[in-house]
Amino acid sequence: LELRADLQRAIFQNELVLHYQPTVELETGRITGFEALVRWQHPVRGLLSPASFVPMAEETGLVVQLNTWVLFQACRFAAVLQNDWRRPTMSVNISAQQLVRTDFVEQVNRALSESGLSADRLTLEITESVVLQDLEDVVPRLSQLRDRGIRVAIDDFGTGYSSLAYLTELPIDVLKVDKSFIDRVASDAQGASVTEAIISMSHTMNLSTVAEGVEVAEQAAWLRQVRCPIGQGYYWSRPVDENGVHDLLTRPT
Ligand code: G
Ligand code: G
Ligand code: MN
Ligand code: NA
Repeated sequence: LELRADLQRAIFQNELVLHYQPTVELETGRITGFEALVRWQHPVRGLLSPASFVPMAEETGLVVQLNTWVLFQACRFAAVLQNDWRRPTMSVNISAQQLVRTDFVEQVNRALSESGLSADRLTLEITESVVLQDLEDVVPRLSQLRDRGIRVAIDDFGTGYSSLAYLTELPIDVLKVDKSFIDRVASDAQGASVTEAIISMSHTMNLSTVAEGVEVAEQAAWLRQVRCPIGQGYYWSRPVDENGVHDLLTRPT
């Protein structure tokens, strides 16, 4: 309860900070983009992870304000990075409560115009369950954004209960395969074959595939072998602050 009033204040008093985790092309090690991940620099409790306040923000509806702040902030930072010759993309997590609002498309358009970020540098990450909950409203909204060049990713793919048949109907560009599948590829033959089937299906549907939570070289090697194009995880980098992003982009690969 105390944290709730606190969070409202934090959003207005600049106590929230973004960290950014790179996505990496598996063949070359080249950075393709970053995912924005929010943290709360609490004056008393120190740096709080989203696990300790995002669920509360979801329950109270504060997540709309929180994620709107994240969207604008991430676009502003990405606009600076787009002048880099690598032009990395920025991925932002979007919650159900944002997507169902009638002004969602307008908010995204404003974040782009105010920051100067080109639409093709922005990816919106949405979980399967969120899209499937409200297909009628969400699909046309996502289509509108994609028409502008924004990319849509399904986050934590494989953890929902959706039928695969639905996937072909969705206006999406990227599948982010959940860490729980990547955890199994090096040690468990059955787990590996399921993960390989997901990656192959993603290819067939002309989607880009991101393997999440890659922690060790064996997993990266296995993913290269099954032609997964992109990885994300501690193996390459933890989420880092803005200075860390500049360091990663100027480091020789
Ligand atoms: O950043 P990890 O480093 O600890 O994030 C933990 C969880 O919090 C993840 O499931 C992630 O999707 C979620 N999360 C991180 N940043 C945001 C955000 O800006 N908005 C929302 N809604 N969730 C976020
Ligand atoms: O739910 P979502 O995929 O948006 O959140 C990504 C979460 O996964 C963040 O909490 C991020 O810090 C975490 N993460 C990213 N890479 C790794 C990894 O290699 N290992 C573990 N354990 N967590 C990771
Ligand atoms: Mn995500
Ligand atoms: Na994920």
